[in-house]
Amino acid sequence: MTLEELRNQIDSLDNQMLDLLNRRMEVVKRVGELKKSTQTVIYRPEREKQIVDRLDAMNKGLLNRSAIEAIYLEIFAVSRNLELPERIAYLGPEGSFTHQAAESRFGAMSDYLALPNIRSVFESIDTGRARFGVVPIENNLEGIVKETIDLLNESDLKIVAEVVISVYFTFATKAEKLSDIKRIYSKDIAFGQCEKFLNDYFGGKEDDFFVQVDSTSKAAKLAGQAYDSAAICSHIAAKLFDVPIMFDNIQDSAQNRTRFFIIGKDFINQKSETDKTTVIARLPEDGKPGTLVRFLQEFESQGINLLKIESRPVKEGEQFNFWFLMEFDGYFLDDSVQSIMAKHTSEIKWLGSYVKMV
Ligand code: PRE
Repeated sequence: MTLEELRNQIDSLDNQMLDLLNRRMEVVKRVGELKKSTQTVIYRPEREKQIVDRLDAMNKGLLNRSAIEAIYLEIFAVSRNLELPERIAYLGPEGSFTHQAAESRFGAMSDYLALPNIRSVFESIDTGRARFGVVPIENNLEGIVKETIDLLNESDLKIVAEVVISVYFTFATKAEKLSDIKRIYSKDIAFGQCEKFLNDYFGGKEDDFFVQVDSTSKAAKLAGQAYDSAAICSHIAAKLFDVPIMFDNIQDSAQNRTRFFIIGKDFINQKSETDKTTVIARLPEDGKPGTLVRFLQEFESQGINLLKIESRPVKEGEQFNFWFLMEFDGYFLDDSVQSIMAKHTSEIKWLGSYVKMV
């Protein structure tokens, strides 16, 4: 078959897909109207997962799960915008890894708001300027993001979903060849995480060859302004500032993963097949030995699998007391979870039950 004939086939399939997508949107619009009249939330991560799971299970074609997911996340984003445009705030700047995490879930079409710090993301949701926020919670090399868990403790916002992305750095430049490059821009952490690459390609360069800036997005922006500069930055930042990627995946460790929370106000997911629950526990400060052990044993005796426990100091008061961020398998209305929560109503603050991604 000739290229033209193959392209004709593609055109005809595209026509059918466009027709089907439009028909899907007609139904989505009706869902939106129904939700508006019943004041129900638009974003339903557990329903989106159910759709992708179902399609993946019945799929017999060339697409793999990631491809189905990528295509459908864009469709969901367009659907949600049709139902009701919802603004998404994230820890900026534009092109940050948090932006990448936000886009991986809300698609390229959503209305985004880049904010300078984690607190302002929380505030934007509290004041209704944004419907959802995306903030980092932990990185497997750097550990927990204390500011995020402290703000979850202080605020009444809930966890809507978790997103995990592999953090990988790209080397982006408008230079034709490596020898044209006179300087590399990046953030201190990124330089640190790409040491092997820098040694292999730029070992022996003077210190001023490596220019530290506040963010990898800024690095991409600067690299986009000159043909003799390069940036170590995220994929999304290189794309945003139109800087061609010369090398991908240049970080020393392939295991650099960051987990993000999508947060929202008054949000309750419906139960899915694989849920995770996050709570904050503040146990009585009576100094009696074994308080924490006894509390943890309650999870064991209810058959609940604990996934994480992080301690944080209580700021007020003179003693060194702690509260804990805890995560476990299960949905908050499961009998096993309820029996513990009912026993500790004043000690446990529920932060959310959501589809488990890790
Ligand atoms: C839909 C869109 C947004 C939700 O996040 C989940 C699914 C979809 O496009 O399938 C429809 C919808 O609003 C719904 O099923 O609740």
